[in-house]
Amino acid sequence: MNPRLSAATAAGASSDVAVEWDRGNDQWWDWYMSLADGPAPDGPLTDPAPHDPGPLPGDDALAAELAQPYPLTADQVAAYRAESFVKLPGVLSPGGLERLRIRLRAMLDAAVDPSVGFQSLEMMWLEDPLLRAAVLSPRIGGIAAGLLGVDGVRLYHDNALSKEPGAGRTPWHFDAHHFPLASADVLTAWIPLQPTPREMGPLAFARGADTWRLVADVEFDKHGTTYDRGVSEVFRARAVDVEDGPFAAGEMSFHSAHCFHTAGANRTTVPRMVLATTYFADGVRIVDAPTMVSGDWRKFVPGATPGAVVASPCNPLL
Ligand SMILES: O=C(O)CCC(=O)C(=O)O
Repeated sequence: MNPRLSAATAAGASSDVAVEWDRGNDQWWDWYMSLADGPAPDGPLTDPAPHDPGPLPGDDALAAELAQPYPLTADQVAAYRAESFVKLPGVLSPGGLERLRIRLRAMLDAAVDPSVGFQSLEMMWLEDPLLRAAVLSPRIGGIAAGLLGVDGVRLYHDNALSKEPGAGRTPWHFDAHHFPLASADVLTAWIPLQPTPREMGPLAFARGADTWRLVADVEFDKHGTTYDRGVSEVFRARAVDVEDGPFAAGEMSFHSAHCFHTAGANRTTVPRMVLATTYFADGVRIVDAPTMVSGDWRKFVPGATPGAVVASPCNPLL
């Protein structure tokens, strides 16, 4: 029995997720991270290489940077389609990312219990102009639309994800299991706010648009770590290629909702801070029966009901 679940969500078989989540999204992350397999790593934390982001842009300069289209190449689009993710260099300047990092840190520190190892906050764009400029930016939204091959995308949600020094692995999962969106045209931009070496826990991706099918029969386990372990075992047995390299300053990834991904522990002395933003093609509907794995999804699509097209004021069209 997982102590992070309520009586209602803990009930039934370990694979039974039919009931909706009844706590906050921060508590959802705390539960989800507890499903990661493997011993808690120990040993000393290391200092990452020093990083100088250079001069920080003012609001106008950052807005101008975020308004510039990114020159996505045909090869990058093809790689996204074939592999289910793509890592793109130089999307934002190190100084722009540092400004976002400082703002997210302040917002997390004001809202989150500092003892939590995986700190999260969402829907920041509703409150903060700098976050709004980034989350709704033509640059990032344009990449999302280009990769999905659509004219416009809508926002599902933004997320601040800070994996604190010493916090453990993120379990293997794919987001189509999480998002209550009835479409494959959904992707997430994972935007590291500092250079992210392997020992800080960068997002890692199982290559292949159809790789998720290899683990479709692994039974989910809401109480423990058998799902994460089962997925790892299948990927190892099937020699699935995993991209788990570092992210340079300014590099970010876009992964489809069918891309299996994980992340290592943060074994450095610096929080691994990320802005993650999820977009979907216009016209997508809510699934008929969202589950507890969707967390408090109603916060992201206020007023939407199962089966309805998602177009609330919280899901602007970019
Ligand atoms: O940042 C992490 O460790 C996990 C993030 C993730 O799974 C996602 O953004 O889809």
